[in-house]
Amino acid sequence: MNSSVSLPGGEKAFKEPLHVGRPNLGDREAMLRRVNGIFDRRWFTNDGPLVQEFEARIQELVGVKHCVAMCNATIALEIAIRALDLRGEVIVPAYTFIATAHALQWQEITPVFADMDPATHNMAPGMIERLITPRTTGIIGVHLWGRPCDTEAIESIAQNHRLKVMYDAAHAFGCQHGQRMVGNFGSCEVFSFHATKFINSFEGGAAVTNDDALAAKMRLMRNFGFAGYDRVIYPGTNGKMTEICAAMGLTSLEAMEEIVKANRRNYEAYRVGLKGLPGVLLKEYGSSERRNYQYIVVEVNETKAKVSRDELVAVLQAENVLARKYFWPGCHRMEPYRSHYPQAGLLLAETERVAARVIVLPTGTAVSPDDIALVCSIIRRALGASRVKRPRTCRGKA
Ligand code: T4K
Repeated sequence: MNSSVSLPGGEKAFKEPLHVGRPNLGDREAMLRRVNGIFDRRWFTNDGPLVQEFEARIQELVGVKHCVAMCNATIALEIAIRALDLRGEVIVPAYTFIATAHALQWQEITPVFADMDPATHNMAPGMIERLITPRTTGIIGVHLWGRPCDTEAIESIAQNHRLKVMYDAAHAFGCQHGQRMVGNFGSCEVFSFHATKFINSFEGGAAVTNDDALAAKMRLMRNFGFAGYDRVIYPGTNGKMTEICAAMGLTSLEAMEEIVKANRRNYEAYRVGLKGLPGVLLKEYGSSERRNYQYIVVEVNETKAKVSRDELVAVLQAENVLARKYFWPGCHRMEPYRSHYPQAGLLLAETERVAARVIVLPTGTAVSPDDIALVCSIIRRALGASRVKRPRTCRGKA
C-alpha cells in the first residue's frame, strides 16, 4: 500500500471493529418472551405458529397475497427458480452477490451475465435483448442496495420474448417502486432476512407472490414435496424456517421504523461528512419512494481522489473500520463462471469499472453519527483533504 495514505499513530481510531452488516437487534425482552413461548409449546419448526405469524405480517406489509418463509434467501431463490420451471439459460446481472448466480448454477441452469447501469448499479435493460438465445427461459432482476431495478423495461422485454421474470429482492424489503411495494413484481420476488439485512431473522428468507398456484408449489417444495402425511408430489428440499428464526423476524419487524430512522440518520451523516471530497461519490438514495437505507455505497474515482479504492479500504480497515468491497470482482470473475467465460469481462465494461470503485461503509443501529464523523475524517485524511480528528481516547464499542 502507498505509505502516503497510511495514518500516523499506533492506536486504531476504533477500539472495536466497526462492521458493515452488524445486526439490528430489536426489543430483546419481546424476543425472549417469544423464545419462552417456543419452549412452552415445544414446537420448534415445520410451519409453526410464529412462522405463520411472520408470513402474515409480511403479506400485510408488502401487500402481497402469499409469503412463503424459508431458511434463507439462497434456498428461496432455488425453490422459486425450480417452481417457475426455469431451465437452460437465465439472464442475471453480473454485479450482485454470488448467491443470485449460484442459485441457478446449483440446478444446472446457466446464468448469463448482463452489464449494469452505472447510475443505479442495477442491470442495464438495454443489454438484455442481445443475451437472449433459444435456450433462454427467464430473467432474474436484482434490486441492488434496495433500489428497485427497471421492472418496466425488464418485463416488457420478457413479454416480447415469452420469458419468465422473477426478482432477487434480498436488499429491498420495505422498499417501494412506483405505487407498489417491492414484492409485487414479476412472478415472484425473494427477500433475505439474513443477520446482516435490514430486517433479520438470524438466517432466513421468503418468496412472495400473488400467484396462488406458484405459492402452493413453493410451499410443497420447501417441505420435501409432502402434500400430506405419506404423500410426496414434487421433488422438494428442506427450505423451512424455524420458530426461533421467525421469533427474531417478528421482533425485527416490530423495530422496522426505528431501523429505517437510524439508517436514514446515518446516511445523512455520511452525506455531510463526505461532502465536497474529490473523487468520493456517495450513491444517493434521492427518491420520494420508500427505501430502507440499509447500504452506504461509495464510489472512489482514483484519478480525482488520488487514492485507489483498495488503498482507502486498507486505511479504513487499519483503523478498525471493516469497510467491504461488495460485490467485487463481479460474479463473472468468480468460479465456476470465471472458467466458463474467461472473456466475460469484455461484455461487462461498466460492471468491471464500477466494481473496482465501490466501498460499502458501516451503518445500522449499531453505528452512531459520531462514529460516522470519525469514519469520514479518516477518509478525508486519507485523501489528504484535511487533518483527521483523532479522538483523545479511542472510541470503543465495549
Ligand atoms: N441475493 C443478494 C443480492 C444478497 O446480497 C444475498 C445475501 C443473497 C441473495 C442471499 O441471501 P441469504 O441466503 O444470505 O439469505 C453477507 C451475508 O452473509 C449475505 O446474506 C449477504 N447477501 C451479503 C451481502 O453479505 P458476507 O460473506 O459478506 O458475510 P460476512 O460473514 O463477511 O459478514 C458481513 C459483515 O457482517 C461482517 O463485517 C461481519 C458482520 N456480521 C455478520 C454476521 C453474520 C456481524 O456483525 N454479525 C453477524 O451475525 O455475506
